Amino acid sequence: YQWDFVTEEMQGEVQYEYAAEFAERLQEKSDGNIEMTVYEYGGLGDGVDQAEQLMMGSTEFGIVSPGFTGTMVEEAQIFALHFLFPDDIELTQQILNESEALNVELREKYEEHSMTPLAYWTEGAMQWTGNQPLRTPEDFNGFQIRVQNSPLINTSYEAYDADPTPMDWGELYTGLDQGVVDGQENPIFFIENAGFHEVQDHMTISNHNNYVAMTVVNTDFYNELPEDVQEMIDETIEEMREVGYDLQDEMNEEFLTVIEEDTDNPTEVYELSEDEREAFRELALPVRDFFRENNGEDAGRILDMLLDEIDEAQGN
Ligand code: 6CS
Repeated sequence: YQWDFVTEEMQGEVQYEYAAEFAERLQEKSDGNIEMTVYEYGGLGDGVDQAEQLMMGSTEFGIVSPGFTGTMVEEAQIFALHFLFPDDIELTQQILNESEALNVELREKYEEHSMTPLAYWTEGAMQWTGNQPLRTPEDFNGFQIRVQNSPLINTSYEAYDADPTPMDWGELYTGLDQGVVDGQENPIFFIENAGFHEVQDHMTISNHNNYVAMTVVNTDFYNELPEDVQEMIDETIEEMREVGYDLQDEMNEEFLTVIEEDTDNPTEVYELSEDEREAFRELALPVRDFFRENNGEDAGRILDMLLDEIDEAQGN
């Protein structure tokens, strides 16, 4: 077999390193019968193009951020809800691994579009950057924040009276530099790797959302594979859960220090207090109702299932 695996990031970053390791393990397990070409971001187009190619089957495997399928799979916009997952990233990963709402129900929604999410995994908590301090919802009034192309991400920022602007990340460095947008959200490792901190003066540790990525396979391609090959893939997916977790954990920690110590590009790092976060949470909660009403017939059911699972994981 000769398959393609597309990622949304560059060599050295979490998604690419995950994909390279995944490919290596499959090659070994199959005694060289499975070979994969791993693509960096841009190799096959932008984030939305990549998702479309996976749906069409011209690419077999990929890592996809649900934000780039926001206009295709309505219920998948659930990941755009702020303050949904626990602050504890390890617990969040456990929920992503075990959730029936995601691994059964949402998977079916994706499969209607010929994409099978084999795993959901965290790339870390998201933080804000801007050229001004971002500490209160008022700071977001009229603030042009770059977002991925998902309507519910827009709604989440409109709840703070911000002005969300969908853009692919390939244009974001220049966009921030030239003031086309005022700020953005991402996990710390990515902010540093993409150099956003070079063109932003402030970073707020807000932990307002969790960055979820999905390991995805084209549904028809996967279903037509011999059972033993499917099993090999599934087994590798299981092994990769810990690898992916550790990759983001190490990189998010390492690059926080790099940002803090980069004297050539000083960035003021500010961590929101729990009270400050509460002000955002209050405004974010009603977006859940918007999701229930506007994101497909099963949005409410999937959200309720996930909320129950989150409660249970937190021991409530
Ligand atoms: O902000 C983005 O669009 C990019 N962020 C991450 C963490 N990975 C790839 C994605 O496209």
